[in-house]
Amino acid sequence: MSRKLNIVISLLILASIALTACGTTATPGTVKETVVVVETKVVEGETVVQEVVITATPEPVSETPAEEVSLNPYLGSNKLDGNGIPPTFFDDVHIRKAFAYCFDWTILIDEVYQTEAVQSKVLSLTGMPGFDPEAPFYSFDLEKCAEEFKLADVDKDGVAAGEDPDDVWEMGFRVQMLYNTGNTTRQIVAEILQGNLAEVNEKFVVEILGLPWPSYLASQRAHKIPIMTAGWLEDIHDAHNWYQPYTTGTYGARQNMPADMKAQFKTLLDQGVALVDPAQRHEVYKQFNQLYYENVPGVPLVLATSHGYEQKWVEGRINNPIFSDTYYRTISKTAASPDPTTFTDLTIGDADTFDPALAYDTSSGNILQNVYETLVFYDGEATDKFVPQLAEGWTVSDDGTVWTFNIRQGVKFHAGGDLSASDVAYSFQRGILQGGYSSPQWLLAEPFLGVGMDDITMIIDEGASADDRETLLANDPAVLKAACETVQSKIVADDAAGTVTFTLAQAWGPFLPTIANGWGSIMDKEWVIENGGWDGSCDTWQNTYGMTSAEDPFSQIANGTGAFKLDHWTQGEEIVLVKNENYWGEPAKLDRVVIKIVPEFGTRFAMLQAGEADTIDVPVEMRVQVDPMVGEMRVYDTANSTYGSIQNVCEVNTDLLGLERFTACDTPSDQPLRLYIGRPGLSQDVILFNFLIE
Ligand SMILES: [Ca+2]
Ligand SMILES: [Ca+2]
Repeated sequence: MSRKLNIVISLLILASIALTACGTTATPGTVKETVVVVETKVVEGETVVQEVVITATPEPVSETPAEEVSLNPYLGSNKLDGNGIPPTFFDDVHIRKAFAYCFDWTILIDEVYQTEAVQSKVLSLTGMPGFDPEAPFYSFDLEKCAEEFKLADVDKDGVAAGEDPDDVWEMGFRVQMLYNTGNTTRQIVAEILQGNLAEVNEKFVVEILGLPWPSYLASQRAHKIPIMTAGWLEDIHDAHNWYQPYTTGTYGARQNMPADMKAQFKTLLDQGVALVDPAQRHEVYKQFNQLYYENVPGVPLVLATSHGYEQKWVEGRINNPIFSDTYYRTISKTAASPDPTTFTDLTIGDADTFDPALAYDTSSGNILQNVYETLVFYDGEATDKFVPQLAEGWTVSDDGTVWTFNIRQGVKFHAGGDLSASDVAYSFQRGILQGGYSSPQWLLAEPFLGVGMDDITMIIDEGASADDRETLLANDPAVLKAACETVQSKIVADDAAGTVTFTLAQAWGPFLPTIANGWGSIMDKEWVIENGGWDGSCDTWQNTYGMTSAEDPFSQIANGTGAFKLDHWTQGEEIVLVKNENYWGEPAKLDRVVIKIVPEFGTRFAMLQAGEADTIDVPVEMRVQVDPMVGEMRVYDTANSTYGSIQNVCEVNTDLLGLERFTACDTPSDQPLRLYIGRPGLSQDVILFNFLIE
């Protein structure tokens, strides 16, 4: 299972952007809203110093010192003696239900999100297959919380705790809930449970402990955290991208989900992802959600809504939350701006790498989607509609397994090379072969290699060499070559016909969304080879497997076909893009885009006030400072799935929260900003229980 953890790291980095770092919450994408802070990136293989603060007092030294060493500090005595919990505490479904009923969503929504969020009832987002507004969900109910504790049988003697003097209701418990320091969301989630559990029974004690990120991560990797809050920012807008990680994928491993429960989820996941018809998928995923509700491996928390700003002189921005930040091609600025041809975006998080096969954070993704291009791209604001980009069109076989794309002719890369079908095939082959769990390649590996085959090493040694190039190189060269040939056989270019044919392992409902993001970017094969990349041969691919951003020759250079070219990247300071004058499609309106890394909010705010920034990151708690500058707003209309037309705002009352803060009127305002408010985001947090705490 440990090989899965690297996915977790990358996803956490992604998720932290949207969810929780620095105590902010953000809806990713589009309207610049809050934070982009990449929490300390811990690369697999580095030593992580664990600084666990042991506040529990272990039992007196026994005859068997080995047992004492294995005590988990977060479980107190590690026993059901009123001073701890046994490692199997959460394998009792009534305990999990009790915790769910003891959670109060309203406090979280009010305190962390300042009312701009709604309770999530299932793992997926609203409107996705499996989302059923009539389905049962947990809500705050202290009586039911007590009832469930009394039904539990933590000492497993067959007598429910309500009737059992040495079970949890009479004995009580003590457990620690952890958060990574600065993560206000996780801290408040723990405080809510702490207060409500104590109210249900004064013998129920939750201690809250903040740990530095590396220590928190180490404890999580070691499966030691009894109960955790884990976030997800979707990679693609598809139900599979939600249901899979929380059960069989990333988090299922972390919470030691029992094999039989995991198998039930997996059966439904495998059925669901192979279906192309949304109605059929809906039925399968409804069963999935019912199973999740009954077993309560986790409790979905809330969905935040957007609250982002831009200067009123900005025009033409496409507000699609699946975008990695902003798509600049359509943006222009009116003459009211002091600099109408340069767009300045102030952010917090620097990029990691410009290699499309490796980049897996939104700051890097932001550059990729403007510099590189994919076969298909999003249609305007919709997260689930696609239009041709570097493909001119495509066909799919009746059984859904063979996709043929016609590659656009006459397209040039920034460095001058011509786009060919071979470039397309090479780019996908290179990505899958480069693999590694720090990368997004698991998204591409599964459709081609099969469900669960989420890294190229899975078809070589069942993943034994995952993220470990040395171990990979020790495999039989014939086996390595065969794996590469398998990939090449599934992705075939015909340069004369101008087509690329993909043969999938099975039908894959979300295939178009899977290739529409940064990891589906097309590179110029000849340029990659000239710059020290894989030469395209099945004898050499293993030398670039599991690339890290530090060693990757394509981390700091870029050569795409997009409407912008990379001008320069000064790490930690700025990334500058310039207009591609030879763009094949409708060219960019801006000459230049400057993305500046400005960690300090006061500096970002001052530049916004001075008109030197077109958009900035604003943490939730700082909205109160920025809102008075709002002169017009666009309110999201959920019925039509789009932002409404521009309304003037003539009064902002910061004593109120959410939309109520703004009064619409007919008179234009002198205030400089436009507010986008109310669009549901693409991320959420879930409370997860650890079934067998290690
Ligand atoms: Ca009992
Ligand atoms: Ca080429």
